[in-house]
Amino acid sequence: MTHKIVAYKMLPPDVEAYLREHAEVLNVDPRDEATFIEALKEANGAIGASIRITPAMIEGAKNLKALSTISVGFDQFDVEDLTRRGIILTHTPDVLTESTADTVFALILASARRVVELAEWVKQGNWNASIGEAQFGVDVQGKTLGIVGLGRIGGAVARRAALGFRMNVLYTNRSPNEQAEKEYGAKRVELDELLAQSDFVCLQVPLTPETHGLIGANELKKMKRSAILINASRGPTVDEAALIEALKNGTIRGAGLDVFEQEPLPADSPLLAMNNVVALPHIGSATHETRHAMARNAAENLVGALDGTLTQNIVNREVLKR
Ligand code: 8YV
Repeated sequence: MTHKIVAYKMLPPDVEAYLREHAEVLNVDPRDEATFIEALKEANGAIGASIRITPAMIEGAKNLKALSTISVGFDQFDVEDLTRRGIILTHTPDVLTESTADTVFALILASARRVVELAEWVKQGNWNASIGEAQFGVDVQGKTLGIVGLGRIGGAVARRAALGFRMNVLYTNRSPNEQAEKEYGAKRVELDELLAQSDFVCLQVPLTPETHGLIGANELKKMKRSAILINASRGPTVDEAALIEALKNGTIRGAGLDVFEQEPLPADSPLLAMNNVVALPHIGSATHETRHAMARNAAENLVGALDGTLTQNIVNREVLKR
């Protein structure tokens, strides 16, 4: 029997063609929630990203066997509920690691050297004489980078920092990362020590109940006044109101942010009025090459999950044991 798949995000033409070789594909705009829920009722699988899929939305989806998210993060799903229902959830780690680490480094450099602020300053016609201290930034090379969560992306950030910029790398993680310790000299410490020692604090954790609000007013106070916070993980890992206060009061020097509590970031967010903030529109993995690789990876994951041949990229392996 041919599989029925709902695609709730635009896919590159070759990826869509690949799916059509293996399944009947129905393209649905998930903003039309009623149509999306109806389509899921008939589907064996679904592929897409960027919207929350709640238990209520799949309540009537009795034939649904697999969901494939075109992302590494899976905080848009209730994984326990999917496992109870016997639905496999797949994601796309690995293919986006390097471009996301590049985004993190872009934020580090842009924040430290005030790249965005000063480029704007030039465009506004302010460069009328040699620049002076008012335009100076701070060094990146040789400084201490604290990585909160040293998984795949954190590891790729650590490599850039240690080998490219000769930075000292501190990290927190549930378990030691031996490769990062050996190859990049990374040192595992408690969060409090990381916050106190680091010139750049970089969040690389997934969003879970444990990491929600991980960095709040207390943690920001523990950072150096000269430190910069970098977040390209998920907005809610940081208490945004507390961050805004800390940036206003000079509790920390600045922030480089690719993610926010609410996305798109509301136009009236105080963050947008601050010179010491670099705000990006969640571009972590957003290159042509990487987004294509993610879509391809997600399509292969879905077909493999429906055929029963998939062995990797499965979030809830427990389903397979049932
Ligand atoms: C995008 C991401 O949000 O992979 C992730 O977890 O945050 C991003 O790559 C998006 O889901 C890509 O479609």
